Amino acid sequence: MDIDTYFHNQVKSIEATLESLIPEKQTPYSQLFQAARYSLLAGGKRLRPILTIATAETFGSHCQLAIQPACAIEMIHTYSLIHDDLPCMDNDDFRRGKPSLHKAFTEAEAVLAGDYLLTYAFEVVARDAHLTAIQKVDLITLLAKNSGSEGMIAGQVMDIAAENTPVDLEALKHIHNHKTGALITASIEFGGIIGRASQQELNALRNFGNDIGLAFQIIDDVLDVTSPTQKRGQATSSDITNKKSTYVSLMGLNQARDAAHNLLNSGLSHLESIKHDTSTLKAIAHRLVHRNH
Ligand code: GRG
Repeated sequence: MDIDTYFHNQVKSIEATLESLIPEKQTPYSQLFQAARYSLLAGGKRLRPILTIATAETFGSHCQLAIQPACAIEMIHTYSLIHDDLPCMDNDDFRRGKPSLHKAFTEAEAVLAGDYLLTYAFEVVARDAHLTAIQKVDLITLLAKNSGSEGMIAGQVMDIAAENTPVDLEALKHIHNHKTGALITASIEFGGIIGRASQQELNALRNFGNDIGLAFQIIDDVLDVTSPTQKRGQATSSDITNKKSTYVSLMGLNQARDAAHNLLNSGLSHLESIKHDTSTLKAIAHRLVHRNH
């Protein structure tokens, strides 16, 4: 199966599972579920859950065993986008080609829908009948660390602190490894834990994730400059409006692209120690660096 067909099939099954995990409910607070569904079912590349499923499959798991934890990761990712778009953070009016959640609903509903997606993600992992108790604890610990103060939230705090302040390449790398890379790495390690990878294989997966997570962010910076409208549905990136340093502003376009390609190669080299068929993971890594949106 070619990688485009693989993505197409996985996106369909991830979206069906997300839909079933958060159905519309007739309750006195039904707007919570409507708001969560508005953002969660608004499209998106579904890269993180696909990485979880593809990694679990690499180690011989059936995709159905990985689908709910994969959706939990997508919930955390979507919560981060909802909160990142708020006026108190990046103040973005559009996301995934539609008005941001706080524009379509109220600001309070957007905060609460993000909080709900964050907390519900942990419930989804905790009650997954396919996982052992040890797997659940390992997944929950990893997710809490990589989306929390050792990962994404730490990155967001450093990112906000760096607004209007030029940072050097080392500091920018540190921010992006936390803000963007940590959840991508967790997505891949999730698949390893579900597929019962050895500690050595988990280490290789983490190194692969760290490299392609940073490469993904560098390409995000490149696309902000080369095709902002296609990428975000708006002409100017909030990183530019908020005067944030980016890989392109620090290195220039061509060197930023080269840095992403070098990270791709380094990431692929970490997969060499894994004695399973890693061709799907390699194809996803290529696609993520060579994307145009
Ligand atoms: C608010 C706690 C908190 C964290 C926010 C990840 C993040 C931290 C903010 C997102 C802002 C942003 C544009 C980051 C750059 C890289 C990135 C994560 C892009 C969005 O991910 P994609 O391209 O989005 O996978 P889709 O919509 O395709 O899922």
